[in-house]
Amino acid sequence: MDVRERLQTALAERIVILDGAWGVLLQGRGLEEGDFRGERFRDHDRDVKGDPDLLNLSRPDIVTSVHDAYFEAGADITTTNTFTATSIGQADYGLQDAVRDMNLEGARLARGSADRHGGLVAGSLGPLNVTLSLSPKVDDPSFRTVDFDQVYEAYAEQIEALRDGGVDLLLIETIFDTLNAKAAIAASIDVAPDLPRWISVTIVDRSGRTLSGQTVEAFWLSVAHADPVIVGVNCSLGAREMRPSVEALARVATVPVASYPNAGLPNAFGGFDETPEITSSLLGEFAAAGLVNLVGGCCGTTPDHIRAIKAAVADARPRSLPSSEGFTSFSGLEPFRITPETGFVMVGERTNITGSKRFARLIESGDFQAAVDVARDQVENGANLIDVNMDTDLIDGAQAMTRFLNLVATEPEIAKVPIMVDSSKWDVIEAGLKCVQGKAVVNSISLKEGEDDFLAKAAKVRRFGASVVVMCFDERGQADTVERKVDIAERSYRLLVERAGFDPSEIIIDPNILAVATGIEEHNEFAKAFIEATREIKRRCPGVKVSGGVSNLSFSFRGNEPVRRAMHSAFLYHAIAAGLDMAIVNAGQLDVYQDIPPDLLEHAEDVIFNRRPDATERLVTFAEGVHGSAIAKEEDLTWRDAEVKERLSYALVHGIDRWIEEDTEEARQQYERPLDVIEGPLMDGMQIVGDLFGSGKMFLPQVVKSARAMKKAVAYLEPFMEEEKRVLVASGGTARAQGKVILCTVKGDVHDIGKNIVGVVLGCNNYEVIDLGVMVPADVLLDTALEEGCDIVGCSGLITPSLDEMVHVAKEMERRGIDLPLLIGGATTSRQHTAVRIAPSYSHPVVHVIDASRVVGVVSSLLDADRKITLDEGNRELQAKLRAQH
Ligand code: B12
Repeated sequence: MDVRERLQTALAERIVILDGAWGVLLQGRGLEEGDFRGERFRDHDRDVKGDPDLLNLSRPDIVTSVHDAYFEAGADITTTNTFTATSIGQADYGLQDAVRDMNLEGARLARGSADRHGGLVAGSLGPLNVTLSLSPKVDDPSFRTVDFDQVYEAYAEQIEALRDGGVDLLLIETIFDTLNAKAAIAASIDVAPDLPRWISVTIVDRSGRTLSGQTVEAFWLSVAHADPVIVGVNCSLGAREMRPSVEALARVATVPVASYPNAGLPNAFGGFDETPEITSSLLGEFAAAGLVNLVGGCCGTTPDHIRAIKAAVADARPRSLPSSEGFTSFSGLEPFRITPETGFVMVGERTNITGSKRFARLIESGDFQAAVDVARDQVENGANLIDVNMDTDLIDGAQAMTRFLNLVATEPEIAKVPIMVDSSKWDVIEAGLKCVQGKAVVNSISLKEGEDDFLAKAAKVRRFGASVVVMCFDERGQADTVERKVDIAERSYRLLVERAGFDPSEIIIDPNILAVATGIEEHNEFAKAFIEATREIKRRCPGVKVSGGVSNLSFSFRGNEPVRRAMHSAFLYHAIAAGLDMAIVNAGQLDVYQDIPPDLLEHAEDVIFNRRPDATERLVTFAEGVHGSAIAKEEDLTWRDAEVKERLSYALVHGIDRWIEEDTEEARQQYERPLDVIEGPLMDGMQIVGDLFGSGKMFLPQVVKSARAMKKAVAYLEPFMEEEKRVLVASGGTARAQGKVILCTVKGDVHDIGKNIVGVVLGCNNYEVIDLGVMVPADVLLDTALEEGCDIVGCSGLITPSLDEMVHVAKEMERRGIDLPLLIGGATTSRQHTAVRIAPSYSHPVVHVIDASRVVGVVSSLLDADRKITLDEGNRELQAKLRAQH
């Protein structure tokens, strides 16, 4: 059995044990400068006391005794004493030349001890004192002390020596910057392809992120290409604080999960006081909850900790591995998964020099900061990814790509989304991949230069863990017919899946959106061919995504924006129906499909589907007239004559906030209470927005505008709701806050309009509200709820993954012995799901609330001892019934 199999078998059978800290044990020996120097470095020109890795050469006896002590305490795996043994790490001591020997000896010492005890050796690759994602210069965020290649070289040297010294696996550990880790992963793939990899991240504080800003889920997506045997969390925090990160990883990682925390948080003197009993009992809880396959200790732990940890997990079953959901996923600082509910994915094209004159001007003139603002605008307006392209003859593309992406990396509001690195030049793509810590997308590779070139590039893409766009191009040129598009797509798909090791979900096919209505007859079928090819490619290449650059389509109508917009929206609508998953678009140039004037739509669709021989001519002629009239149409105010309800819907669908206050006021006068306006016409309008968005007739940037208009309407109504409260108080109602409700939108979800309304309604009814905002992790919610002495916890969620997150919140409330009622709300939640999945996880009341108008009734009942019992009984009865029906 080889090491990988041996390890995998052990990890499936029981919880495997790693060793503990080195620092405490070495420091305990009272070593002096002379011990560190030994004979070999007696005359070295710098102090070396405190360089633990040097002891592999100068005091091998001590190093061996630490390995032995951990094996004797029950460890299955020991780590080599090489945490800082890279040329970068050893530069401070001037010991770069000794790096190979330190690793070689370190590996041999561990090997010897492991062989005597029947254990395994993990070659330790620690973090560096330099980081690829952050700038040390306040005045120059694009500056980096080292580049990717230097980090790669440093790790490659270390890995080679560890391999030669006989380690069983490589442990890339204490990762605080995923990009550094990606360099180590690339080096390990090249230098020691046969050694299994274990990747371990460190989460620096309660934010649940790495130092370079990534969430645990985003981190996993960034390193999954390493095909690790184990992935885990270590260092920085004690087990108690680390638990949310381990839970997050355990939910997503399809491989065994490890946790080796510090012995608690450091004390005032930087030492660690947590006793073996405490650390082991916390890790025992991890094991009992099915979170881990491997445990051990980091800073401050000793053989006594390891002994206690082993005993604490002895009877627990290892975590069972979830199977991959198979969703296409990318990451920036945050994960982005394309699930069936995600809808159409927008890739922002404004940061593409070839597509945006403004961006080109900014880059060419060196105004990178303003160029970064373009990226920010894209993200703010709903782009799910940003496409970055620097292809122009006037600048050095690789340099510009590097500088721009380094700047973007330091802007969390932009860096949260994944990057599509776009270039026709391979060196520019590689330069880009060396700057992104997330799981990026390469745009693009093709069979233009033949299969060998295609596979070589594919292998490089995989080495960086990126997904790939394949252009339908081969040795014969660009595919223009359905048949050629589909054939090339299928050929590329097979090569990528069967030869290059890609998962189908990592492949994006671009069947080329080519210009139509050019006057050249052969071009007439282009749009139709794309749409048909899309349908066929989805059928023949299961699991792939299809994408395209939309602006090309209407190239012949440059200068005539109304026609271009109409063509794009109509084309997208049909292409999405045929299976198009994503597109590079200028979001601002899209119209809502059903708003395209019928005559223009007919002409555009005639061209798109090549429905008549004179389609092009007719559209060209028609376009001349449209030029002015469509612009005038923007000022078409006939919708203002409709009923107020329709006007509000229209304004929300079109994201027009100009009249929203006056219309909201008019509606308010028609309804009994201000809240009725929200629950009535405004919610109806948002429902239409949701339906149009769900069916591909409306796009994310437009939904963002709708959300802004909606928020403005709600803000307008707020003072009137306040006024209701004032009247209530004046008429003898109580002025004292009646209870404290904590609200949030759960982790992973950004929708907050509904939650905010609930907050306002509760506030106006004399409840104190603590609103934690959006994307709130369970531990933050529950810690705050307890600290603030809240009476009720309320969670909002509108996307499907939020449903699981709510189950997690409920489980956490149960585990932590909390007894507060839990309210569940938001468009995707339901009475059924709450009854079947959430309520069984928590023994106290879990109440689904359909809309804000019911929340006051529910909250007031829950805060009244008698009414609470009645509500709870009724609710439990209903939920039991719903479960039985299920
Ligand atoms: C506006 C909107 C957005 C805006 C949100 C802006 C913002 N700041 O909130 C933006 C553009 C950012 C957005 C993004 C996305 N969205 Co969106 N979005 C919507 C939309 C159109 C309206 C939501 C809304 O505000 N409704 C109005 C409010 C008032 O209703 P409500 O939230 O249900 O709240 C009421 C009740 O439910 C209740 N309530 C709500 N919360 C709580 C909490 C408690 C405690 C209680 C008691 C009650 C309660 O009271 C409220 C008032 O009565 C919906 C469609 C829809 N019909 O819901 C899609 C929708 C929710 N979005 C969707 C999707 C897919 C996305 C994206 C993934 C798209 C993408 N490709 O990126 C991203 C998600 C990003 C993320 N990680 O969260 C899908 C979700 C599908 C699914 N099942 O997963 C929907 C359903 C659209 C669709 N048909 O496909 N979206």
